[in-house]
Amino acid sequence: MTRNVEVAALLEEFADLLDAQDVEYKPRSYRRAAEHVRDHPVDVEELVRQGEDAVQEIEGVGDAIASKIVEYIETDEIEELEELRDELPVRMDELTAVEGVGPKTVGALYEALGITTLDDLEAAAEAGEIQTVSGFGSKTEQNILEHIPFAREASTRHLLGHARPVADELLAYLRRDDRVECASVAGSIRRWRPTIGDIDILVATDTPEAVVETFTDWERVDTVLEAGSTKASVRARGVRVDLRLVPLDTFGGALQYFTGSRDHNVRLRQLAIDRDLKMSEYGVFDIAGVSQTERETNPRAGERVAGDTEESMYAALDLPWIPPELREDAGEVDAAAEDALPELIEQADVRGELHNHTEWSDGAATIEEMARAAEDAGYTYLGICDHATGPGMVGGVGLRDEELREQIDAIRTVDEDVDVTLYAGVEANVEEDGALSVGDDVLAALDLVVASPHSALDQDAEAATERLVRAIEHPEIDILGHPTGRMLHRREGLSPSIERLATAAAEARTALEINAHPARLDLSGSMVRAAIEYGAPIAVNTDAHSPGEFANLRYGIHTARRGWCEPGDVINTWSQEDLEAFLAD
Ligand code: DGT
Ligand code: CA
Ligand code: CA
Ligand code: ZN
Repeated sequence: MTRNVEVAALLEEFADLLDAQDVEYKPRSYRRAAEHVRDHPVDVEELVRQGEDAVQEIEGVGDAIASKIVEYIETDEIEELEELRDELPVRMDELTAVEGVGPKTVGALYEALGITTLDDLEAAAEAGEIQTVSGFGSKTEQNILEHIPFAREASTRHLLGHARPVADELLAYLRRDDRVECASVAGSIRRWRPTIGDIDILVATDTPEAVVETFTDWERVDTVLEAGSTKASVRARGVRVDLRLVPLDTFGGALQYFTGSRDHNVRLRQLAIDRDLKMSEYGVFDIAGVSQTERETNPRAGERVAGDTEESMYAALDLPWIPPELREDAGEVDAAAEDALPELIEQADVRGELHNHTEWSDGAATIEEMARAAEDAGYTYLGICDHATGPGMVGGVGLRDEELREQIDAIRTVDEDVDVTLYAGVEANVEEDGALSVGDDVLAALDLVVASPHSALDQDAEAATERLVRAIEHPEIDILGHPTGRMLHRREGLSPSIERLATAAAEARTALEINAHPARLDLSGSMVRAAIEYGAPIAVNTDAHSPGEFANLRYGIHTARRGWCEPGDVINTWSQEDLEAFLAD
């Protein structure tokens, strides 16, 4: 694991603090540098060892930023950053988590009202103080008040995309300890919920105390909250991590229990009771003939019939193993009993990505770089869908129709040199009334049309449904991108009738997207499940703005699994021939 992500986060914090002080240009170069550092293939720590010149070889990193990176790696601190933090002692992450509040707003509100926390902000907004600050009106104040609950959730629940890499790194670290016989995530992170309260980890070992020590010694730990003999909790990279330790022969029982969900487990325990069995974190026990008091007081009363493996837990109830993503008490236990569980899609089924950006709009890489990355990923095809200009596109990032025509030629040229098949596409905007922001003649000339809502995301449900159905029915559209426009922890987005969307999509042969970006995961698992029941095709896309973002695919795949998708439901698992027939249709 490289330290690039950590250094990139510091550079971004730098940019935020400079922005808050209204410094010009500099924040932009810090942000750009952060992006390149994050994606850089070599660990910055290694580059620093080689010298400052090596650090400067990272794109966007000049001598000023390079010397700060060196300073940080060598001293664990950047003096200038510490000074900025002292001048502006605000909870930047917490405050900028409020939709519409950026670093500049934070700076201005700190100057005028001394606001440093979310509680301060809420109190000031409720007291009507914000509208008295120059540059702020009552509409802004109202907007802030409306969005504070989302920001508050952000301070207690974490995006899967933030927590999962922390969990993966921790698992790899724990497995390096020989005394760890088995280690797995459990809880909501194993079920791939889009947001998680904490990271649950389960370890099988004979020497729990020693493994607890390994755990609390982990270099990413910020604070040790609890260190017992069978469980421990820490805060690592801002996330609470609960570790439980069990002997190997009850690992399966504990894994099943601590994976949840609570409601799924309640349902299973009911089935167990009907068979005179008792299910607990220690396994499944045959309690026929065990007295009532004994049953209630001794969790291991009776004869143990399962518990080494998770499969054995389900088998004791005559059920096949149920994938964690389905364990939400949404009919999965009945489906398992009827042997009607779906054959869920897997990442290896995916043959290409259809919705990606390049430097032509707001992406960070060239068409060729994206194509090479797709080759490396083993893809057969890749869609290039840069933004079209239109409502919701800030700073002129979107392409006009004539630029889209030029880009088609550019894509065809690269296509001749690479092994993946490139589709010339666009991400058009679905305007407020459902019209697309690109001319029909250009749409017809493209191989692939994604259309997504980017503006007017506070419409009521009926208007949103009509808007999106109209887009779905447009003859040139292939994929409706991030259909609700939700941003986790920031805004709810549209709440259309999924039944009407999916019915229209099935009829018009338009795919509904699962946007795999960790802040979106849009459609959600439950909406996907409804959509495929009405026969809507699904596309899973990372909406990558750089090659590194292809790695987000797994969040989309697990969302598809939460939506009970089989490979055939998802168009980008299809053969090139079938996909092209779909796109042409
Ligand atoms: P989260 O962390 O809020 O995103 O959600 P979970 O599902 O990870 O919940 P968490 O961390 O409180 O507990 C992990 C799993 O352990 C949970 O899904 C079910 C199981 N579990 C934990 N404590 C209890 C309990 O007191 N009763 C029952 N039935 N199950 C529990
Ligand atoms: Ca949890
Ligand atoms: Ca927990
Ligand atoms: Zn996009």
